[in-house]
Amino acid sequence: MSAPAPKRARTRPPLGLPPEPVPDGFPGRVTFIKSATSLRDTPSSTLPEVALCGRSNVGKSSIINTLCNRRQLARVSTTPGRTRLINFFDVQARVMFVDLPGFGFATGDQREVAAWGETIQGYLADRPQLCLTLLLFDARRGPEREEEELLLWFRQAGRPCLAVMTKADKIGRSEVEASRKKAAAQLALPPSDVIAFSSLTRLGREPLWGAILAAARVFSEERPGAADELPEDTA
Ligand SMILES: Nc1nc2c(ncn2[C@@H]2O[C@H](COP(=O)(O)OP(=O)(O)OP(=O)(O)O)[C@@H](O)[C@H]2O)c(=O)[nH]1
Ligand SMILES: [Mg+2]
Repeated sequence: MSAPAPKRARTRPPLGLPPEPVPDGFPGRVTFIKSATSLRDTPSSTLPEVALCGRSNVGKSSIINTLCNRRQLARVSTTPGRTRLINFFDVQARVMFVDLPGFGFATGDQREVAAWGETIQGYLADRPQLCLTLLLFDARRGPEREEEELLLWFRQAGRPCLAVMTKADKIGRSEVEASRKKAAAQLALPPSDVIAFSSLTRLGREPLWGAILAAARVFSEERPGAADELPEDTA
């Protein structure tokens, strides 16, 4: 997973925000905006963006569907590594979910790995409206070297990050808390910045929404002029 160093660093806004209350029935309207094939192709929007990133098959699309109460909003894979595009979803005009291509699909092909790294790092460096990154890892394997490296990219780009332990239903109930805390220690994150999640049981849906909405609110309050920073071709 080697790729060029991030282009520029930003100050990392603190997480640890109190969770935002999640309105009943939220979200109502959710719209698939587009699949971008490259960074040049990303949609013009000033909504705060929440990017999901992680290994192929870790459950990125399933989380979007679960958070949005939809079955097939984001396509769930039967073959790992199918999402190679950057998919954008407008969630009730409050946040934009950005489903980034998973890593791992291109193992063995160094050019593909490098292209993937450039896409992710370019997005992290140049997206003014990116307010939160979600680093997903599978509860059964815990974070590994690739997740640690990805988190380093987020940190170097000054992007706040929450880690999400997916498929928590696949480990024993009594193991969930211990695994979450162990992962937090490994990633050097406060335990509250690691959320256990299951798309099957919907465990973690409420706290994850609370954290996402808090990050989006703070971003909108602190950076009302974020839209002005958009490059001309995407504004
Ligand atoms: N048991 C269980 N299975 C899950 C969960 N989340 C996802 N899956 C399954 O894991 C597989 C991959 O899920 P996706 O949501 O497509 O994963 P992805 O990260 O979007 O995959 P790519 O787009 O291919 O990188 C599917 O078979 C899902 O049904 C979960 O919380 N629990
Ligand atoms: Mg997917």
